[in-house]
Amino acid sequence: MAITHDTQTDVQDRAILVSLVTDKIKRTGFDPELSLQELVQLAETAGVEVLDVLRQNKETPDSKWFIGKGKVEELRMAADGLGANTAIFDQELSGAQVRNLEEALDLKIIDRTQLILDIFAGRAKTREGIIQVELAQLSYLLPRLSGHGKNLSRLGGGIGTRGPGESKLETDRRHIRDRITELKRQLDDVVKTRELHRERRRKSGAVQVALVGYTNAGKSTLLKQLTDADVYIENQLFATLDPTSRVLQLPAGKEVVLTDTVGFIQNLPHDLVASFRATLEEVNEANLVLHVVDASSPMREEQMEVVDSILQDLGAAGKPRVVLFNKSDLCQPEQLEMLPTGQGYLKISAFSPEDLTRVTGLIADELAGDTLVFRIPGDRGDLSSLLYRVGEVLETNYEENDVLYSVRLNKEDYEKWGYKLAEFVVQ
Ligand SMILES: Nc1nc2c(ncn2[C@@H]2O[C@H](COP(=O)(O)OP(=O)(O)OP(=O)(O)O)[C@@H](O)[C@H]2O)c(=O)[nH]1
Ligand SMILES: [Mg+2]
Repeated sequence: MAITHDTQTDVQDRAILVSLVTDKIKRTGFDPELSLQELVQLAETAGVEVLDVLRQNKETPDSKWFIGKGKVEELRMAADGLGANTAIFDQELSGAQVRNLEEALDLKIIDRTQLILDIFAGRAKTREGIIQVELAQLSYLLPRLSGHGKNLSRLGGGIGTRGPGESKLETDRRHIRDRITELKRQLDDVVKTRELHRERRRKSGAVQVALVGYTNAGKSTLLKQLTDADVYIENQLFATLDPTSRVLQLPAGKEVVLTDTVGFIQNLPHDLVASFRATLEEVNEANLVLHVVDASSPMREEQMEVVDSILQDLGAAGKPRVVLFNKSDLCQPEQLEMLPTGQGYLKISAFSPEDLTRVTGLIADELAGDTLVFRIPGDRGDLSSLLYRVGEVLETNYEENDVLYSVRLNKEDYEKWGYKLAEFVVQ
């Protein structure tokens, strides 16, 4: 895998992390300091030794040097002094910037996206995961490719390790494009197979519940605790890459399929989201989404926003959703008090058996839905039969020309059919 390719020759990546804060980032982004903290975690997850961090403020990025020539000099001195061999930037760099920096500094230059791609490459286990990561890596690489060899040898992926000249470069570009086409074709097959599986599950009437959330929130831990699944759990970012599903038994004996998914992160490279769409489609199939939040994180709110916006991009924003504020055992009492409460929110620790019981109870309640009473005019047989089709009619009473139905209706069905029924709700 890319960033650790040096480990083959026993050279440890020793890095200085660099963050450029521009006016735009200040206005729109994640808090740059918190983002930098996250970059440290990402680097450590990738097995990099972090020596120092360097910050720069500028109105806009320097097109040639990104952080500006003066700061590059500062970085060079720091790297010399500390014996660094790598610089990792918290923002995405252009191909030209990477080359300029590499030449001026004689350091390996990595940006946030590449670091994430490297971690993913090391994690991918299934055929689907491996295809998706390679596709994302090549899509990232292609526009950055030009007459310099280091990038290529760094990313590997079977595309040659020599420093290409310009004519070699064209051949490389063509190879990469061909490979991208081939990978997309393979991914299509995977998507089709997944669709077949989903179709089968849908036909079998299995109810699906998806665990989603920011990386390291505790999704896999919950899956394991709830279903005894043997899944990989680590205090690292992106421990899970491939979705795992397990049957979960609810209190009343009903069974649902619980699926763990890849964690989200801020500035998730667009290519990566696109490549992982096949995997994330699982979320769209879910009858209920459990949004797992690390309640103890200082970045809790920002992380929740990131998850919301990715769910929106996936077209899953309208799904019935509950928020599980996890790791409550690590929270200060005042931190817990600040969390929203009420329907659809639960504060839990994945390690507390009582809390796990509350989680299964909540899932059962959410799936069962609420009992509503509808007053349907006697001549609206269409609506009466709709109620019987989508809900569980518990009671019927007749009043003059109307029929009063008590119906248990889950949220998803109510959202789907509510537009027809809303005006007839009595209570
Ligand atoms: N103290 C505490 N730690 C927890 C809790 N839930 C999970 N953890 C820890 O948090 C870390 C991350 O847990 P994972 O289950 O791997 O998180 P994840 O959401 O699956 O992460 P990714 O797969 O990286 O997206 C592990 O070290 C867990 O032991 C909790 O309720 N309390
Ligand atoms: Mg996980």
